[in-house]
Amino acid sequence: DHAFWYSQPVPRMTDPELGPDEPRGPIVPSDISTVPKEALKLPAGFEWSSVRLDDDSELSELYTLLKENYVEDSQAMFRFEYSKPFIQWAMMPPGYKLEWHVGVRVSSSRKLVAFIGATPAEIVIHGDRLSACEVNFLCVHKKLRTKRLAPVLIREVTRRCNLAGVFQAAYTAGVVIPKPVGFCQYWHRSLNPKKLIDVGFSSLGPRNTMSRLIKMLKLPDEPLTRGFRPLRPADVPVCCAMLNEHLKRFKYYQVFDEAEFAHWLLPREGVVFSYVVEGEGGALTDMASFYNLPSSIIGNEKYPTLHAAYSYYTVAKKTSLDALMKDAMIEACRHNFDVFNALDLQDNASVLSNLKFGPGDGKLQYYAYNWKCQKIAANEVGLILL
Ligand code: YNC
Ligand code: MG
Repeated sequence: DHAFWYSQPVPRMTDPELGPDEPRGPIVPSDISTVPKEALKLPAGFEWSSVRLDDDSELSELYTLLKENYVEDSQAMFRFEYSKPFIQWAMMPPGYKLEWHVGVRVSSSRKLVAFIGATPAEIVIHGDRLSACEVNFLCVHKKLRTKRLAPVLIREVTRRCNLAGVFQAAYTAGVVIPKPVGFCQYWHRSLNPKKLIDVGFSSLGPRNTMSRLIKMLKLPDEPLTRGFRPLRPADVPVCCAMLNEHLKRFKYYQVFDEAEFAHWLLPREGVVFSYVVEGEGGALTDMASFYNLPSSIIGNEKYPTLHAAYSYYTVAKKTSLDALMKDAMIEACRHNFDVFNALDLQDNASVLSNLKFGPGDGKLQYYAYNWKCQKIAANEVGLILL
């Protein structure tokens, strides 16, 4: 019945799709003067506490909350284990606001038991440019589930965004809630098939053997594209323009200024890996990137962690997308990742099968808060959230 979501400025599940010529726009108007100045009331015994992610002990608290309580697969075999530097990367881009790192603590013990985070972003949806936010890391401790705490967190982060003049948000989730603008599917490419089979991530087909599978999935030791090398600070102006130009082809994407591009794309050890292709005379012709998001393998003594690389922004201009994605996978393999994951967004669907990816189960739903618009197909999605 969606008692919470149907109180929010989002379309109803049963609303007809917007026709191609129907106008897009906000569902409720933006009016800062009517935004409450006081925080929402929490249940007795809990209090709001913005989480200072530049403080290692507070960062550790959020890391632990997420490590123990964040997203699991449908069979509860794996749970995301975002690293501390990853959480800082994801939540502290240029212009981030401490108040948008919304924590809930138990008053008596000070224990952090819930979180939701928002970061500012310029979002383009069907050609409309919005000063919006991206929302991530919504998490309620397992012992406090189904008590309607999530709606309080969502309303509070919304209030804080509204106070700063932000009335639209982009977010993704594995679950279907009112109402997706579209969805993408994850595909997986084994880099370490033996381990993936051992831990139950994948299985050996009936007519296959481990040695044949390993041979089939073997990648070259080094990238094949001449001039493929890590992205450097001096590349930022050219590559930022290259990425923004590329993203204009899609219907849902983020615009990066150079400071944001440097934050999101410059290599960070153990967090984000980015590469360019440098041609003769130093021209930068293409880029590729992925991020490091391990999962805990629940209850596995031998293998506590699944090391997963996730495809991030890749721009194919001179080099083929196929070759860039393959070089990214080779780099991921060199850095000992077990699996390379990619969504079927942008142009990815055209290369995944050839590169020996297989489709995963479960979809990633894309949402836009307080914005009415037409549906967006996977290959029209440009936005990559973490
Ligand atoms: C979810 N993932 O439908 P209704 S993704 C949004 N996103 O409301 P309760 C969700 N809403 O249907 P629990 C949601 N999951 O009755 C559930 N809901 O209207 C809705 N899991 O609340 C649900 N993290 O507190 C229902 O449920 C209501 O105790 C029920 O808490 C939910 O980060 C949750 O998957 C997800 O930690 C916190 O299960 C908990 O179960 C949990 O009784 C594991 O809640 C971790 C997990 C979600 C990852 C993500 C994106 C979040 C987007 C939130 C929406 C942002 C809107 C824009 C705000 C800014 C606007 C501006 C400007
Ligand atoms: Mg709850």
